[in-house]
Amino acid sequence: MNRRKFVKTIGALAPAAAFVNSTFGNPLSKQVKPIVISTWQGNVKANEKAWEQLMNNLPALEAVHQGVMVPEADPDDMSVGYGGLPDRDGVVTLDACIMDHLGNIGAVMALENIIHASSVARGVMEKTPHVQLVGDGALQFALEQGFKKENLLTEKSVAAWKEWLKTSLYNPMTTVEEIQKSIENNHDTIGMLALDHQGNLSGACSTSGMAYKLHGRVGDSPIIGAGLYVDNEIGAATATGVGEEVVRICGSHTIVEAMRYGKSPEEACKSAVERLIKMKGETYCKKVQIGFIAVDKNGNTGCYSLLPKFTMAVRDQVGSRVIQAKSIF
Ligand code: SD4
Repeated sequence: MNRRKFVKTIGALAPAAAFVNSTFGNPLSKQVKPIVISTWQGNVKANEKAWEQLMNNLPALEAVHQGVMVPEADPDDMSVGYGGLPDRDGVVTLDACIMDHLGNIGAVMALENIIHASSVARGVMEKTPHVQLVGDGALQFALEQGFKKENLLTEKSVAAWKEWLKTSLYNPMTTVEEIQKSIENNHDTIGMLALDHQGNLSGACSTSGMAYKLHGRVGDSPIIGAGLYVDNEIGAATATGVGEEVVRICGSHTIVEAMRYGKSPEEACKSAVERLIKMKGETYCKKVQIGFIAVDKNGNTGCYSLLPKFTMAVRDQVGSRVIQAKSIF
């Protein structure tokens, strides 16, 4: 997709969202709050929902939860919740987690038949002594909490799966082409971070994971420290891309720690991406995509990815905009 088409696509999705290139570091470190950011330009709508909560003076936790529920319920979003692409056996399995400013956490992994995995994750956080539930146990808990069992497959996702079955090529790598395709669809995993009026941070992450994965595969998105991390003293980070690679470097925690030791959000995201290159080498890293977004305690934001075309959606007092992330390659 050329740049003009890319910008046009963004415009069509979110007329109010401007498109800007990322600038390195935060030369003008200032207090920006409230603010909400999320992975990928398709999540501008989710940001708006989160923003509404912040404007109603609700806490960041409520904002990120309501925000990620938007793509979870959207049948056209083929990477999250209802309509998400299934695993190789044709089963939609969802991963989600949530973390608040007090270090409370909750996650569900490989959850089936429930649209709002993030709500179940929040339930795990608020109503159980545990932090993670998987598979059947997660579903059992959801049903006990009154969630309704639903078919998460749509005509579109079944058609895509059937098309894939013709070759059944299982390639867990997110290639540049796949990323390109998902950008054209304007959707992908949502990782969302918010800083509220009180200056508190929270985050949530929700996905149907890699399309056509092995049944039972869990990525980074529901793993606290990998797909999401919040430290209310420092900042927060969240991830997208090939979960296996994000887990390998404990991506989001790595970024928060880098901010703790003085890096700006963008520098911190870049340092996590560089860590993967150091570990696995350039040849390997040119075949996988990982992208991070981060916000610090003052509301400064940043993003960085391995391969091009990663974007971050931002909503603050200034308005809604999409940032084109810098990438290593
Ligand atoms: C996963 N990180 O399950 C997710 C997938 C993703 O953009 O982010 N796709 O590995």
